[in-house]
Amino acid sequence: MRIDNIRLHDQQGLFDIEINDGVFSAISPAGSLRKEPSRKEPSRDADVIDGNGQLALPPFVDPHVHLDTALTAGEPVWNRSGTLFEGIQNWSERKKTLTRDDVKQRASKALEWYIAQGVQHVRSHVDTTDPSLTALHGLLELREEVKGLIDIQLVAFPQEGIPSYPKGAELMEEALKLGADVVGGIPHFEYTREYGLESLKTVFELAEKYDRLIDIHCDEIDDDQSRFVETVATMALERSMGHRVTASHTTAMHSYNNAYVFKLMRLLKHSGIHFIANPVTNLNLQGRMDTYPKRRGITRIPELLEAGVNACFGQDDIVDQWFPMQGCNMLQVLFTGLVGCQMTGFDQINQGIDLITRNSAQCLNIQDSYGIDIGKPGNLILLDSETVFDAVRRQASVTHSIRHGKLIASTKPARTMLHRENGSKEVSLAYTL
Ligand code: 17E
Ligand code: FE2
Repeated sequence: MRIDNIRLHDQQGLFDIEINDGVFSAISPAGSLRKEPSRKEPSRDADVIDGNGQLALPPFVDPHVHLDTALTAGEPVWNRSGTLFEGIQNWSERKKTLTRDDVKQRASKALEWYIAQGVQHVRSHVDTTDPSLTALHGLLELREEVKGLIDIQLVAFPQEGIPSYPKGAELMEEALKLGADVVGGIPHFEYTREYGLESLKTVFELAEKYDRLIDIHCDEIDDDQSRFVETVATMALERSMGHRVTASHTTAMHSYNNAYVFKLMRLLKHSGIHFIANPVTNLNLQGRMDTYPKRRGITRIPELLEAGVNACFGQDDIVDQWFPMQGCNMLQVLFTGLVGCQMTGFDQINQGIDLITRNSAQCLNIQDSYGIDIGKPGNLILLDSETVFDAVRRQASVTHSIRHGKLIASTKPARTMLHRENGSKEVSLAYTL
């Protein structure tokens, strides 16, 4: 397959890209591949896509979502307090009615929304605090069924705790034996601080025993005394496995005092662990016990990036107890995150695209097979925009999603006409600085 006349992020000019046997085989200035007489022309028209000057990016990544809870908002009741904790309570009621088909049907719809909008890599937490592990069984089946279209990592996630839940550790281990890729945790939700520390020991032991990655829901609370992230980072550092460990949410870091954060940053840098913020969800959940001023619910993303720590954005929720309105649009997540973190300098917006692409791929440990580079899997998306800045500004649609050299999704961008007495004209919403 060949994709002609595309733009690349932070590079001048137009390019043609060739994918052979599912792998990028050439990236050259526009026209040059077409002129080379020795090069075999693609045999069918369908094998050439005219990129029309659109921006090409590697596929979007969602490094943090809960597919098992997707599309359950309001079941059995709406989250009236808007807190994390009421969400967990309501979900624990809904969880009792789960069947494999119920989970698979809801998650399949969410996956279609991802694929339609250029996401090809997802890490989903799956609640293991269920003696039958119904959601996990369903998502393990689905992971296989959709692997031609989207890669899914599954996290064994103990929503109601490890020591705080009957047989919590055994259920986690069972989930890993069944095929979960990542070990999860939720230390701030355990009954005591001691249980929180014990849960982290269990997480690291399981990850070492089964050779898995780690991604912990960590300090997702407005309590400035919730400091499990320092333990996660230290355990990762002492085992030299920081690049395999992620701390998700870490919203308490928003409330830590600056002197403590100053000390903490040194450790975080040394440890090499990754961070995922879920800006839409945590702007919604955090600060709910505040009056005014209300705290923002996002961890210190610009400061982490400044310190050289890898960080990225996830969606977290698709129409569920914790946020009722998202729909797998990673540019919407990025836009919200940049606003919520006050990252609105030109460079922050322009480089912000890394927060839903490259940085997330690194967090998922898939960086060796990710990116538009010769020899890597031929996966890319085209956007209805010429630049990253403009794509982020108006959340441009993904017009094409290509995976291993095959078109797997296409979208016709909206066309808008203005009508006047003297005639009609098309209006473009694009703006290129
Ligand atoms: N569970 C949790 O502990 N935290 C969240 N943000 C979600 C589920 C969505
Ligand atoms: Fe989460």
